Amino acid sequence: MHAATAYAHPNIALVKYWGKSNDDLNVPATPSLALTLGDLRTTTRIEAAASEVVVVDGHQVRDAKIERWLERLRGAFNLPPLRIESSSDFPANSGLASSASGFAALTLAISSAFDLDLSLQEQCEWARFGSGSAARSLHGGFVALESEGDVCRASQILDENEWNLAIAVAITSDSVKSTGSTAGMTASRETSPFYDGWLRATIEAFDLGLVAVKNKDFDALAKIAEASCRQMHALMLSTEPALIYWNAATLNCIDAVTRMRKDGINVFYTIDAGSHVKAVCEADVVTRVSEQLSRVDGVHSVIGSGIGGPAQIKDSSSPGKVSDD
Ligand code: 2P0
Repeated sequence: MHAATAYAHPNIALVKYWGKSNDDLNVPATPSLALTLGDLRTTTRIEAAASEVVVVDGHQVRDAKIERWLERLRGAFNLPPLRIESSSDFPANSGLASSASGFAALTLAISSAFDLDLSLQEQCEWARFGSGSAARSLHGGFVALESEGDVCRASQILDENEWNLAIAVAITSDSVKSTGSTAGMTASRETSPFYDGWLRATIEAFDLGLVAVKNKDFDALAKIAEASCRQMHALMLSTEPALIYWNAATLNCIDAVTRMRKDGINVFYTIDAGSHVKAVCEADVVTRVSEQLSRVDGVHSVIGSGIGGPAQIKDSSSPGKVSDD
């Protein structure tokens, strides 16, 4: 065993995942399609310890999701107690996919620290047990996640250099989301009258989204992604009790992005389980899109990002250097 540090980027879904077919194995009920946010990252360091300690963003925590995940991992591998230190350079638990980058970095760091010799596909499966969207953060660029029975496969559709898009993230709140994704998904499946329609629409949208990404067809992807976002939030609104993640600034940003597109700027919006708005655009207009979003009523700040690469091991022998493998 040796100490190991890994980092991973969060990802945002263009065709969304909301609902599981198997809660215990954390299997998504539908395929999803995402892109990786290269300028945001979670970094996680692993070392053996006398007793288990988990530190997230400088605070020692007891996290039931991480504990359950470690218990499952210990069913397959003989691991000592661990000290896990994880930090993100963006707000956690607010719909910016910190659990995706978190479990991706954690899986990679443990795999490296204990020489578990996991293939990328096996890493994706372990990350997915922690958080469905985490399987997508081990790859870079545009990533699909599909399941067959209880087994999932994450695959890269385009790498981070193949389509020069960028993302402006409008931060519209500084509070933590009211209902976590796992509980919210279960509630939607159990209470929304629209759940079956959502599954059907998402399976269709995934096939169309794959074609749009492969063809780098911005207009087609804009329509598919905005529709998937609105359909997911319609499902959330129809859940009992209602899952309302948007605030007034979220709606103001949707309006601003819609007006920009009418004015000929290639940009579309997507929103996850939180109030922040991600505006996906062609890279050469990201400064303009960010400036316009920063002037929208209720927007606190805007974070710009390019498309990111895969999760990586940080070479501990020279801090800051990233190994090539
Ligand atoms: C997504 N989200 O596709 C969707 C859109 C949020 C909204 O995947 O229960 O943290 O741990 O598998 O991966 C967030 O859910 O949920 C998510 P679990 P996860 O990105």
